Amino acid sequence: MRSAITVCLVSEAAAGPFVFHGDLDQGCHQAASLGFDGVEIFAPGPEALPADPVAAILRRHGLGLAALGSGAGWIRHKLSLTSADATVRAAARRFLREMILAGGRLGAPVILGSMQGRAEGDVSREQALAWLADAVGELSDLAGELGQYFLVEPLNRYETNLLRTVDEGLELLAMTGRKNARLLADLFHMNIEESDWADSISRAAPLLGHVHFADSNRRAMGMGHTDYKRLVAHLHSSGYEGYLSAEIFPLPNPQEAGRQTLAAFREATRGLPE
Ligand code: LER
Ligand code: MN
Repeated sequence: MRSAITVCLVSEAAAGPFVFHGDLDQGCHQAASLGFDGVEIFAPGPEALPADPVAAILRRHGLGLAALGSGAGWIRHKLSLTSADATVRAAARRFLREMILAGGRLGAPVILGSMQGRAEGDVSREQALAWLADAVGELSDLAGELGQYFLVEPLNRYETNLLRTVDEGLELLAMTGRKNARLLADLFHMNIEESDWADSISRAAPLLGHVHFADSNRRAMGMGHTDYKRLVAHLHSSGYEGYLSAEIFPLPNPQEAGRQTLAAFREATRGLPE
């Protein structure tokens, strides 16, 4: 497993659960100084991810690109794959297609989180899930052509009423009938929604593509009540080999949140059996 930390370039998400904010080069400098393997970028859109300059920054700091968040499509442009308005749904797909193309050029997967939207008004849950499965199918085909997975993230009940649990995420992936969609397990959302995280991770394991590494209170691992050593050992024994990416609040400050995340990551991964 590899460690990653979030860098947010979206001013509207300045109070969001991201460690470094504002400037990619500066965020990468801090991530690399702390000793992280990679960064996850929460970008305003594909135009903010020109391949050569971004790749040069990552190279200069010796960092991998763990994933690209797409939530700005919702926060900034109010785009949702399940909007009642067909033009908004089409614009949401276009935004995600462009993000996936940007990710393909940088060798990173794209996350679908808040752009899944919610079932409300005239849009039934059944209808929303059908639209979502259709879009995830098409977008994961594109990701697959670029050698990537498309990451689908269940969120907690206060953020969506569509995909809230690992099982709802797995059902959606099954509905698409595609191979290139994977589940993102955000440990903060799971702490709210799952009955038993170990069982849920075991069920998710065959399709697990990414992990948001947050403690129960969305602070750095070790600052809440998660038994992170057991959790990381369980991820490892379930066969997960990807990133543990800190999508957390920068508390008490970004440096300390990053330092604590990496201390927990190292403590939990040290001595794991091969
Ligand atoms: C939002 O709560 C979240 O977890 C993000 O990763 C989704 O955009
Ligand atoms: Mn998340």
